[in-house]
Amino acid sequence: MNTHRSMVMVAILALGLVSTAAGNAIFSKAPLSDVSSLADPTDGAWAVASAKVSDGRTSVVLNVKDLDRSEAGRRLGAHVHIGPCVAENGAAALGHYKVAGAVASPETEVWLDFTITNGGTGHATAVVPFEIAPGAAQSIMVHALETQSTGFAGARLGCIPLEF
Ligand SMILES: [Cu+2]
Repeated sequence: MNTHRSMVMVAILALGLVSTAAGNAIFSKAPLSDVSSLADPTDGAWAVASAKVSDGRTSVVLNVKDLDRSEAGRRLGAHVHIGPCVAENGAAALGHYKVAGAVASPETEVWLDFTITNGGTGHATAVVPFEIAPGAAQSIMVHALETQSTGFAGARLGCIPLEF
């Protein structure tokens, strides 16, 4: 075994220990990655997101702050996406996490739509009847429109990293 490979393995083992010590907590506190070239209400916003996966369920809590207060009352779509947040590259987040072979719905994907409050905050929770496997999703994407029954929610605006 060469030195590089053994170092990589040590790193993987160390990550495993950290993950176990934290009880596999899934948590993120970060500015939204701006993935839209246009001005939108998520510019300059940041979020705290967390998730718990156990007993056949996944629960996700999303809190967004410093949204544009002049857009209070506007409802934005948000979902757990498979890919990562990459600034100026909304496509990098790939598609919604979805139960394999299922039709898009709030029971087969994780929908976290929220309404911008007068204080510029947004809050959403979702509890879904499936477990998202470790590594199977990496972000929450906020969209320009409320999520429609098909799962469509318009342009991608801002992205919150959340590593399952
Ligand atoms: Cu989405």
